Amino acid sequence: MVTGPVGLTHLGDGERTLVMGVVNVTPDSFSDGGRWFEPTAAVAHGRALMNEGADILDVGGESTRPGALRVPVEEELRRVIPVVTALARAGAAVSVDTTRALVAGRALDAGALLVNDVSGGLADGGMYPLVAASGAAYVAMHWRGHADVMDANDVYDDVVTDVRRELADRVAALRAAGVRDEQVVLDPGLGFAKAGASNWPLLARLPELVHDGFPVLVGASRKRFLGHLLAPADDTPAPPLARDGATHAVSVLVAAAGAWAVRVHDVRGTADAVRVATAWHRAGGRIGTDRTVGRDGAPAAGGAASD
Ligand code: PMM
Repeated sequence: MVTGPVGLTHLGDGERTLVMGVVNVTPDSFSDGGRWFEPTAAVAHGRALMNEGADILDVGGESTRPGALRVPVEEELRRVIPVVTALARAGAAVSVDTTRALVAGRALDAGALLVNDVSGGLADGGMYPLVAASGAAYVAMHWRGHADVMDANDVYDDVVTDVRRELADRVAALRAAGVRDEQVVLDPGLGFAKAGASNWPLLARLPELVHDGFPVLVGASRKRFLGHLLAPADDTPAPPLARDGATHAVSVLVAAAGAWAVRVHDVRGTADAVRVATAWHRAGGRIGTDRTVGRDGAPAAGGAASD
């Protein structure tokens, strides 16, 4: 049993890892840049992802591609709010991918249920008060700086220990701001201040993060470390659109390790992949953790019997 955050507990069957489909309303995202930049195209894309099995749609208007420059807030609002509004009206569970409290607040007013903040609240001091006041679900991702500097921050003693400690700092700050634990999802932030090799220990030791008791979201989809993994003999990274098979494999592994949700571009294949992990788990498969562990680290009531 992987308990979801407040407002989203109705999704899935409580056992399956959820699929968050990416709706980037940006001209320059590394993985699908520009394809859904016009609001009508983005809404159509979101609807298509719903039909393919997305449980949540993550709408973002600012690229976090390594080296990307910031988008003015007015432009981010212009991109995101019409798409959030239309998809929420269409019945989707919408998440807004933003580091700005103003954009998050407007998106919640427009029907979003979850704020996906890749900065974990570090980019905007107004974010935690907004989350506390709204009571909305909130993803705190591990982050060490905006896209223009993040690769230089890929320096760790032990990446898993360091990321867990820095996420624990975020949880302490969220609690101090009045945010309830039930609102919070944690994310190791693959690719953010993790240029290559640092991503693999986070995946291999994901059960440690799951055991901290919060729902865990993982965003590996089409990221650079998969491109490097799949590089042919001349070492040229595989292009983003050629990374979906590797992304599905990661989704199976993290689903088996107890992730609450995976954030992906290719929803159809991922929806299949997480169902494989659930069937495997029901048949007794285990990867290093017990998915019946609850938020406080204690076994969830009745969980073992339903396995
Ligand atoms: N990655 C990207 C954007 N938003 N949000 C969360 N919570 N976790 C991630 O790993 C994450 C994210 C970058 O990918 P994209 O440019 O393809 O959207």
